Amino acid sequence: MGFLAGKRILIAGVASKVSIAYGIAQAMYKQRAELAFTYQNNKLKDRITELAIGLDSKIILPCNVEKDENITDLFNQLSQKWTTFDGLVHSIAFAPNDQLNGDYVNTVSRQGFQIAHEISVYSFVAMAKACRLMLNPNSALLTISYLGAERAIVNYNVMGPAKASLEANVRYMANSMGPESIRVNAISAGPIRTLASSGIKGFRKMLNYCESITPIRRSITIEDIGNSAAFLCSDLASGITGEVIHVDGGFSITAMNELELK
Ligand code: NAD
Ligand code: 0WE
Repeated sequence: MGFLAGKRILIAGVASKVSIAYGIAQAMYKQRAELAFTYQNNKLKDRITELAIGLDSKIILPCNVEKDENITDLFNQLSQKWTTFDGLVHSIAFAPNDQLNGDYVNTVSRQGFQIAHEISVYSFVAMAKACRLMLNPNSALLTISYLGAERAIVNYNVMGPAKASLEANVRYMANSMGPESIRVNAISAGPIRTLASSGIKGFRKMLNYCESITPIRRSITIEDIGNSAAFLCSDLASGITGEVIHVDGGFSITAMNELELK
């Protein structure tokens, strides 16, 4: 245990104790990483502060990724505590709620498309750009994607193109930052009940369906994602960059499992 000992990692995207980012933070803490956190807005400040303190972190900074100044302020403030650090976890996505229900072509709008891409995709490279000079050699950046990047999934709609762009972003960032020994990867996570997913129409039904046909016959947990994330951000993954690792119990490698042909 302790394969992240000596690593300082900034985590963006904790909203609650069921957030994927919180599962990642817990797994990284277990591996002895030193952690810092960002929160989206003041409504979340007290809750995130409490969760951070539970993981021995005293660095809790605001950052709404819609605003360039918020991103530059974040790293200015962080640099007062950490002059350099070793990793960034980006676990942030957003599309206006009306975009995530109904026929894609009828539902998509210019503004919905733009917001989804700005918050869910641009923010990852924007953060990397702003902290590039603070990153030590052998640093790792990580973001969270979903199968909707590769397949058309009912109701996921504009988030599908956004996740496809996020995955391409990972490859371009990996190619750009590789020469300075910075790796960039994504985890494509299976569905998990979080704040971002529990409001989705039919989400329970989707989870039951996945549980019944996924090779490992259960839902993925934030611990599953956390452990894979800790590995990817550690030197154990020193040869992996520009990659999208599926942590989905094997769901995406099957087809026609639901037919149960006997
Ligand atoms: P969550 O609601 O716990 O986390 C989403 C986070 O995005 C929140 O912390 C929220 O504060 C943050 N966020 C949204 N807009 C922001 C902004 N303008 N500025 C700063 N932060 C902002 O939900 P989650 O399921 O843990 O989502 C985390 C990531 O995992 C997302 O990228 C999501 O697409 C991805 N993902 C989720 C699932 C799932 O089923 N839950 C599956 C695959 C991928
Ligand atoms: O990426 C996601 C969800 C991201 C998300 C969630 C919300 C809900 C609240 C982005 N924007 C918003 N906007 C809101 O107003 N997931 C992978 C979880 C998810 O969302 C789905 C899914 C799955 C899985 C939507 C439709 C179908 C499946």
